[in-house]
Amino acid sequence: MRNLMIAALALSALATGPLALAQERTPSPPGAEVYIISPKDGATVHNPVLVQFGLKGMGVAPAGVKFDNTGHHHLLVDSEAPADASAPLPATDKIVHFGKGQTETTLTLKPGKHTLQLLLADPNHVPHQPPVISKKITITVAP
Ligand SMILES: [Cu+2]
Repeated sequence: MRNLMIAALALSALATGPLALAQERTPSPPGAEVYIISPKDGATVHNPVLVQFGLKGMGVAPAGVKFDNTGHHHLLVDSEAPADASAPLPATDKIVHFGKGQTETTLTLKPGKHTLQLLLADPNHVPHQPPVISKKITITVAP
């Protein structure tokens, strides 16, 4: 009986240890908000498309720089936010990192409909807790 209890305690320590670490996310302050200033949702635009990033209640810091209530922008192009918000965001052509602290970019997109969404992340490219993510907008790029 005693051995069983020790085994159970050891198992629960193993189970909570790594999980507790994975949940150590950078907190975002209440009311923090990221949004796309331009283009407007539903707009028809021409290439190159200037995308301007807005942020309320937090500041922008380059990747790797740890400072409370800051982060850097990531632009999701025709993409969903990754389901696992505790992992660093990958860098792909659909998840663009702005690790120098940029607050705008220009894109060249194929004619047609596209979605854009901003997601802020901490110095290690991990979304904050709770995540600071914009509304997803849809634009049409004219031929
Ligand atoms: Cu990043």
